Amino acid sequence: MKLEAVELLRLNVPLKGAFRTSFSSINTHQVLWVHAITDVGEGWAECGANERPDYSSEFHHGAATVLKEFLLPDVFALGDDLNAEAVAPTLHWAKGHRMAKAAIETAVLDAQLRAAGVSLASYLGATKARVPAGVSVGIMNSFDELLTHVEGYLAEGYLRIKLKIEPGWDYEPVRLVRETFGDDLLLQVDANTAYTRDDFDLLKRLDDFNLLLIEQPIEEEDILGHAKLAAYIETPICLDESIVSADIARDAIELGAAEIINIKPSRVGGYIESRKIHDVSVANNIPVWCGGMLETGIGRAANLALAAMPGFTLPGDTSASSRYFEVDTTEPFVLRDGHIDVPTGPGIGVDPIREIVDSYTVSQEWVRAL
Ligand code: OSB
Ligand code: MG
Repeated sequence: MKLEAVELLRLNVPLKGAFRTSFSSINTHQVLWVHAITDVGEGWAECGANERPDYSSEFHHGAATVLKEFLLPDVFALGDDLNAEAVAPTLHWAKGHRMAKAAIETAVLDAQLRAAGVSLASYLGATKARVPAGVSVGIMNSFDELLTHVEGYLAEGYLRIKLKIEPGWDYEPVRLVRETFGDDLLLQVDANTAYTRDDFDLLKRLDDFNLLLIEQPIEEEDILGHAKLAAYIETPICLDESIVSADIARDAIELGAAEIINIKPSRVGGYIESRKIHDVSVANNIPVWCGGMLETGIGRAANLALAAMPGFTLPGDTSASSRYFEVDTTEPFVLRDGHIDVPTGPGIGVDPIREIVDSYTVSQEWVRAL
């Protein structure tokens, strides 16, 4: 196959309510989409980069720029030798920029699979038709507000709750949620690197609550620090930000820093690298689950396909469209019995709804081979 043109779209998608983490509070999700036009058909992908380099070093305009200046020209230059498996090796020379790389690889993969009539789920080796859904709950202004939100999500049927934490919003909110909703609630926390090696005693206090895991308590680069913390506390350490490749996953596991892994395809450079992380984790008896970056339907569909692989034994952040959006960019994903159906159609299995996408689009540009 051959890449003929790429449309880069920027969307501003309003959220139902503010989403606050240890690194930001947002009311609008700014999204970059990659729409690939190939000789065998089109493909779609949502780039995981945030507007600001606050979750990782990547950000919206940076991703668009590196795509236009360096990544897309090399993919165009493959000519008829293009296929999704060739994208990562071709772009390997460019350091980092995994979210940008993931976006072009995924758009090409979507086009390739649509043309072949194969779903992303079957391409990845998925074994489940539906996946259990968890929900990520932001930092709130009050405990009342927190309990109201958690109660609402549980009433909708979500099977596990993840609380965002930061210094000053950790022990008490977790205690309240545990005491209010009982010992059977699947409960975990995510610090997005908000703590340091000086906070180990504070983090150890969270052992009181029988949490499934604590996600990324300290710096992305501090894998050894996570290993030290894992040896010091009972709560399993789950890495998110730190795991940027299958090689890093292997090392973190060997060091004892990753007792569980959150796989986010955007963070690691795409679905093919995600499958490698899945495989290295399964080989080492490390449970994995699928994280998210507030994806709209295009990205959510692809994440559900990944989450349907056999090693994904914990509920992911693959919640329903209605968790974040009044109106999603595709047919909405809905929660039924705490689960979400994995798309079965070719490629990612969903199509953007043009009128809705247009209403969210703030800019659009075409990139072509020189
Ligand atoms: O750390 O998992 C994270 C959202 C944006 C950036 C980072 C994270 C998150 C979430 C929500 O926790 C995931 C989602 O619901 O898509
Ligand atoms: Mg996280």
